[in-house]
Amino acid sequence: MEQVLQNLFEAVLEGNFEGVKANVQSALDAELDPNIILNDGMIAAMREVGVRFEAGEYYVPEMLIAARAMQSGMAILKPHLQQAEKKSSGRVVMGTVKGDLHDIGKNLVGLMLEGAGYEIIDLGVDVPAEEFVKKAMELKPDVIGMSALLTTTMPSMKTTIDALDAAGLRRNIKVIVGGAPVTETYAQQIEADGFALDASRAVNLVNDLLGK
Ligand code: B1M
Repeated sequence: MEQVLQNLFEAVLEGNFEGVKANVQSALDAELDPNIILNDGMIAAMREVGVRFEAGEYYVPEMLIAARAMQSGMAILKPHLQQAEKKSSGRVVMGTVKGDLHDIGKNLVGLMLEGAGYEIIDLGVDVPAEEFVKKAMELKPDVIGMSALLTTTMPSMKTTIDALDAAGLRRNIKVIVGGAPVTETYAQQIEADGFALDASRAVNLVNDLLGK
């Protein structure tokens, strides 16, 4: 791995804000692909944070600091990720489901979709089914995107889909789901319209669902 990516990986892992910012900038100056900077430098580090948390080497504060450090780097990387080749249109309402506070993945998906020309309405984290329904009625989006990072909050996706169904909103709105524990099989089980493994696949998925 390029030394600068290794340094970035370490800086995210250590929650070193200044190190993250400096290494993202150095990687950009070295003309590394922004997607590689994101995936190999930062997302890989967050994966390692999870591994250390499971091993009892990291606790919640370390996870939080690493997440914040990653976000400080994202602020620098964002404009470079958003150089989209093709403009499409459509409105996407996004949120992390009820009980779940993880937002880095959701934000990335929103960022990439925005870069692809979609209007994003981000409902934030810990979003109950009723709020998704309310916003769907109010804003008439083309797509609703739900993110969940905890196995315990995945069922909130099903609750939300059921609530959208009950409100008669499924005919005109596509529902997509994602997040580390979510799988294609789970998405099918809960009758979502689509699942994406990562942010760039989420863009392809939305384009496909909307026929763009
Ligand atoms: Co949490 N946490 N966490 N955490 N955390 C995980 C998820 C965990 C896997 C760590 C571990 O044990 N290995 C574990 C879940 C275990 C499980 O459910 N099986 C866990 C736990 C247990 C917890 C707490 C319960 C810990 C505690 O309090 N004891 C607690 C729960 C709080 C809550 O939500 N109610 C908690 C808290 C936190 C922090 C707040 C400290 C922090 C989040 C900060 C924040 O988000 N602002 C945090 C973090 C940082 C993590 C890890 C380390 C990293 C998550 C992350 O940001 N990854 C995580 C470990 C891991 O995931 N391996 C972990 C980077 C991000 C880019 O990836 O979000 O997967 P991800 O998004 C990807 C794809 O999944 C996909 O695209 C994204 C980009 O490629 N995607 C979508 C995501 N959403 C999508 C939506 C789509 C499509 C694709 O369509 C709509």
